[in-house]
Amino acid sequence: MGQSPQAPNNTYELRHDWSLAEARGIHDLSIGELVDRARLLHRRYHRSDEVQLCSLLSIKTGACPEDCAYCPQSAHHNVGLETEKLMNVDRVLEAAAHAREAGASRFCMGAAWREVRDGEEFERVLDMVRGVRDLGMEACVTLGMLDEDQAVRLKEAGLTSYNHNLDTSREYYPEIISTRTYDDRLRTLAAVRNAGITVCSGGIIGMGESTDDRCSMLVELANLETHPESVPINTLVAVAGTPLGDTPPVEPLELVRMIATARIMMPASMVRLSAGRSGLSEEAQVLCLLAGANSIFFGEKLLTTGNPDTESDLAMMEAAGFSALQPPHDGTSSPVRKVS
Ligand code: SAM
Ligand code: DTB
Ligand code: SF4
Repeated sequence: MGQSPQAPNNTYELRHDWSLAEARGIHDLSIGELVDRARLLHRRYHRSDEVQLCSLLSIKTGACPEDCAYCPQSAHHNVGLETEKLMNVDRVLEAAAHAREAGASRFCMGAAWREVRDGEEFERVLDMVRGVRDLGMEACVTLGMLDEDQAVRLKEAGLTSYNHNLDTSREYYPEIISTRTYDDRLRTLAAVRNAGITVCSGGIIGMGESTDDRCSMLVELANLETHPESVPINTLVAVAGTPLGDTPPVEPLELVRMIATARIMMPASMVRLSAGRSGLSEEAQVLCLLAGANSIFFGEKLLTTGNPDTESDLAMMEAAGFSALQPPHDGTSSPVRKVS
């Protein structure tokens, strides 16, 4: 069907009333039409030649009590991963400084926790956040579930963004995770939002879900009262020993469709081409960046799995005419919206 993203008064207001049928109609457009529409909105809200480079660090690795079927860090799966307790602050800040030197403007720290617990370890994470902000970078953490008080403390420490993915549709979610619910996930996102931290929430494709599941996840995100400022689109990194270890890879054009649909439904958000780039050709990655993605994870490692090396990423960006987005100086999470 292909409904236009334009609001009835011909402006490009952000919408929060998407139906699954509309999302699916956009998703299933011809690739040319889909990319054209995504690009129009991309250019309207962002500098389409800029890509934000984000570096990831696993600050606490493995032995996670949750049973997420995709995740090598779950204690329920046997992947032979070396576990690591929460890192000390100095080591984390060293890695952040190194990432900044290499060109990253956002530093994301991930802990394999079910939830945040008050105490010395949380205090340490707060110190990490303060340290990353002092380096002039955006700071993002992903620590599992948290409550309102913990969100406020992270905000006070200067946290830019909290990553907590919906991962998939409400309907498919129980196929992937049994140890927490979709509503638990949404409650954490609300705590983050209420504390004034920007929200980073997206998901994974390639876990055996249907196209409707993918679109339904985008509807959940786009119909939140405020769109997540950051929407990571991951493709499954199939890790042997996880229940999804033998899942076949997604077709690159399916990823392009997902990114373009996210861009159209949440035009002002950063759409991040996240995990799974190692399995993509550079041409497919450039197509994702043309179809509305404006950020990549930068650095040889994601949390526990590999990512393209920094030299080849910089060469790819240069060849395609993209430059790295510089960190904003006012502490906000996203580049100033450019409407032209
Ligand atoms: N434990 C916290 C949580 O679940 O929110 C934070 C860390 S968790 C590793 C962050 C996100 O990484 C997950 O929500 C999932 O979307 C993504 N992820 C984990 N394993 C992945 C994989 N094998 N392939 C793609 N994305 C993955
Ligand atoms: C997100 O959406 N993707 C990142 C980040 N948020 C934390 C994590 C990807 C993890 C890929 C598997 C791994 O390296 O362990
Ligand atoms: Fe734990 Fe997060 Fe991995 Fe789930 S995705 S097993 S919560 S680290």
